[in-house]
Amino acid sequence: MSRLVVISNRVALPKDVRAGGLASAMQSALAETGGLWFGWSGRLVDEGERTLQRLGDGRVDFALLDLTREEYARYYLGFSNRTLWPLLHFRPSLLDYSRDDFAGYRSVNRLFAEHVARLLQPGDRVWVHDYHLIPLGAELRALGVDAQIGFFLHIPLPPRELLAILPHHEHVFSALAAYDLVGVQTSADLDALTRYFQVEYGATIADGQAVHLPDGRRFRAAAFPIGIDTGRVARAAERAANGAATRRLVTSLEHRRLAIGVDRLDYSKGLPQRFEAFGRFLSRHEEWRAKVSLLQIAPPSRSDVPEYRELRSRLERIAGATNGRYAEPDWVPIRYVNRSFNQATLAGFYRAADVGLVTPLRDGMNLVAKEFVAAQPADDPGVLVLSSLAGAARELTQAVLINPHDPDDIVDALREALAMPLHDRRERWSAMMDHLRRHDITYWRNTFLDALADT
Ligand code: ADQ
Repeated sequence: MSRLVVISNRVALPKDVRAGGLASAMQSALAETGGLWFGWSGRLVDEGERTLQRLGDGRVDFALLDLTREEYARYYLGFSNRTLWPLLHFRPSLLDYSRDDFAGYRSVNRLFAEHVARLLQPGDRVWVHDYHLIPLGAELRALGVDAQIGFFLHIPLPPRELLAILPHHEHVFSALAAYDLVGVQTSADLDALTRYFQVEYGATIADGQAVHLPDGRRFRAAAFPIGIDTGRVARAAERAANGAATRRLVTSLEHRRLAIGVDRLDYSKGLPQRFEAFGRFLSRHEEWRAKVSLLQIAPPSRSDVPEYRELRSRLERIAGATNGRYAEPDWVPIRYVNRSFNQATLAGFYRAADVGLVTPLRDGMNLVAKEFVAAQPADDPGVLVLSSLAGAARELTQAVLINPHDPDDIVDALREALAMPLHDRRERWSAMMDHLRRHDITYWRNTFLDALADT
């Protein structure tokens, strides 16, 4: 089988404790076929001190490239996370564009391409990941690379009218035509993609998937909803149920009920709305005061971006105000924890919770929703409350679906979830779990790579 070359902004090394579903899927794909994972080393260096670090165990190689501070500021903090991230999450008012950032984004993509091109061997298949690296395929083609190259976008793709807000958007999104296969999370993202190419370039679409441009370029586009390692999460949750961390959590609840949220601290995740709704729930349903807590785990991310720092202070204010208003000497409504936990510990926490609150304003998929379901015990499963604006809502239709912009919707859903009879909970959970077992992370990776091989 031909070698697989994976390229993403960051790589997950085998001993990386942050490694989630995607990391393990990539590691096992690379281990099966032999492979190379290329990405930023996470190190910032001065110009002239850049190194390409090579690590590996013979079967899987890692190539880690340093960036300069200037490149990090323009490519990563600037264009990737202050321009593309808000725009692709339907938040154009947060978009901050600068030509210098765009130039930095393009030059880091060119830099990646130059290093990757030197490492490629005949017959390699290349899989590029996410919005940081949209132009990478076109840069590789410009260097004469004719390998099969696939691209997967992990975050949403909004309609053409929003994409067209981006200055010089054609230089960014037309680069997708350089790939053999472009994968997105949902059919809505796929519709947005094909419509963009139709309207902007007069492309024709065959079979809903084959995009033909008038200049002769063609590529295939399809939806590949990402899954989780369902069996592994379920086993980890079962084991963790008797572990020290879960037992401490359960003991501290003193038989009270628990709702849980687990998210990177990001404005796309709807955290202020969730906190506000929890406060409104306690205000409206006095009978639940001192009977249920919200455990929100939210490790800070992208703290160098001002919008993320502002979000953090806002959440501290809301949590403080809600706790000040409703707390009792022996009970706190919102337990707000700003740190990471390993996947096994999280699985135990999910299992201990009665309700999973997943309320993003927009999300490509949302793996937490899937992990929460996979971690539940079959005989007494908790209830997932899920934003209809997350990609996961298209698959997990038995969740209690809400619109995160309507706090009353979250209030009603919480009440429904906390009161849901066992029979209903089991029925909903079985249907979702069945889906997650069949469409796990291995299924996702194989369907993408099979489709790439067919292009
Ligand atoms: P994210 O925006 O990071 O991913 P999500 O899909 O929820 O969002 O994945 C987060 C992952 O990090 C989960 O596996 C979760 O368990 C883990 N995690 C979150 N908080 C944690 C904590 N405190 N400690 C440890 N682990 C934590 C992007 C897109 C999503 C898409 C994924 C995959 O934004 O829409 O689902 O990629 O394609």
